[in-house]
Amino acid sequence: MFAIGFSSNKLTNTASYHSRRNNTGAGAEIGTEGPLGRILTRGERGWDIIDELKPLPTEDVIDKPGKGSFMGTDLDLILRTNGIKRIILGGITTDVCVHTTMREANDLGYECLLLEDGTGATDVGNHESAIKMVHMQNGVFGATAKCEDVCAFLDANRFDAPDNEAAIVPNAKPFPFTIRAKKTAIVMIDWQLDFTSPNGFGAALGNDCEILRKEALPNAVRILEAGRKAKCAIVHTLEAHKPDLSDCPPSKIRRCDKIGQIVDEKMGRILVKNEPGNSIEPLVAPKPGELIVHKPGKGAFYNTNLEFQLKRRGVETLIFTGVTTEVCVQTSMREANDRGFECIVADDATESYFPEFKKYALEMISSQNGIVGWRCLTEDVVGALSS
Ligand code: C5J
Repeated sequence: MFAIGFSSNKLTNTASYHSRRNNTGAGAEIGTEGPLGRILTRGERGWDIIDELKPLPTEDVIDKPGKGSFMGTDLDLILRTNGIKRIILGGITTDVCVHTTMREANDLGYECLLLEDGTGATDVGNHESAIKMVHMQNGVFGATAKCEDVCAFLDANRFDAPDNEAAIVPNAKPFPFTIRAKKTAIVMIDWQLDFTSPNGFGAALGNDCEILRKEALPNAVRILEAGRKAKCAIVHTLEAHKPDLSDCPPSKIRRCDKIGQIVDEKMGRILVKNEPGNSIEPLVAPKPGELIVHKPGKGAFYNTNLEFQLKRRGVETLIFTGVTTEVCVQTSMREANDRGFECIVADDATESYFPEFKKYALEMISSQNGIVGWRCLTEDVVGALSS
């Protein structure tokens, strides 16, 4: 629940605003001396939240420089980190800070409910119109309700009700890992022919591709199938550039001039979207409804909408398989970890052309109490998903 803009400044400065309305331009008074210290200035008395709504020590307080509560603040990060998808808005003024916040939240994918009698504006017409605008076009910005109805609903619905059975991966390193299948995605990193085929990119760089297909691919198949059965979200990534390579930084081409070139006619242009080599191994081919992410970088989150797609599905936990361990798998896990996902990789469902790099990449991931995430074996994760 948000309480927006209940600072003492807003409640006490209306009169002074009218007496100074000949000042040049909106906001001309900000920072000047008012009855409660400098107007809209952090640390002044007018900046305090009114006594009736004093925050508890455990509640978040967002100092916001704009009208909206998201621009230039950590609010989105705080909400997403806590898995929050629905927000109830109260505060002042309905038409300015509350509405701007609701519009920002709506664009970010939150479901928003505005409290009709828990908001207010200096102009009744503006307040009423702001409420009406929310309802336009089938709820263009969300919904509205009366405080009494919302309180009755909140009283009847505990927030901490379990929504999903948890399964434990007991042998995970560095310590047991919890999976809730409905909040989990299986992330299949770059199982594309460019890396796995003897005629692909990896092979053109002189690597032995058989090593990727020998054990890791069959184990990835087992995890994928267990994830499908458990109704996890399924994500397939491909390292793939646009045909004009406009999403490929010159630095990447400078260090790998094969990108965009043809080494084997049957495979087409290397690492280019929709070329034959840029298709997924048939054994782990995507099914309808599964997410396919074409990523121009090594990480699955760079320049893609993967974070948005996962968060809108309520995903909190990621199970990784894929190639190569130390490049795209590890980069994606690091990116996911920074975004607040709990990540685990199955050692025997990922592979590298370089056994030593695989070994140390996996050790790096789970070192320091799981600094990037967890590791386990395929059988552990399949067991947890099937329980
Ligand atoms: C590489 C990848 N190794 N998928 N890509 O360039 O790891």
